[in-house]
Amino acid sequence: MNTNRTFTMIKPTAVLNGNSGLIIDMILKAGFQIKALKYTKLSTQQAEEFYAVHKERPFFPDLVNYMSSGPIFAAILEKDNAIETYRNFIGATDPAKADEGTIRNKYGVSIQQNAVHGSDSDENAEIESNFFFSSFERF
Ligand code: 3AN
Repeated sequence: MNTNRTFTMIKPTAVLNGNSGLIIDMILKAGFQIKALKYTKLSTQQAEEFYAVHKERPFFPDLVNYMSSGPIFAAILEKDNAIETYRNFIGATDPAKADEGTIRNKYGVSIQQNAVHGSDSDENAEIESNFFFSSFERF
């Protein structure tokens, strides 16, 4: 399955630092089409549910606290081969290791506060998109 779609979030620190507009501009200029977009804030319970795959990891409680600490943008993006293209575009999980010019390189401040999320598979993109958007909020 290749839907040519991915799901992204602009994380709380990037929003707080006023970088949302710059990040959305980078995404659009790179040729991704926005198919859905929402400004919202996760509750602790919603963050736990969203990151459930990581619940055994030592950083899980911190990640949940952080991701529910402030507003985020959630979006569905479309482009050929979106999952891989977007992950290359945002850079490595650790901003210190992310390639020059990637979103995480430019706007990430730590592994946790790494500016944006990007889905790692078509299946997860669909699950994550459905978590945030109903059928009439996505096109
Ligand atoms: P990615 O978002 O690059 O796919 P994942 O799926 O391994 O990375 O991790 C999900 C999120 O969990 C990351 N975006 C990051 O915020 C956080 N995370 C991952 N590894 C660590 C770590 N070692 N310490 C703290 N937070 C982490």
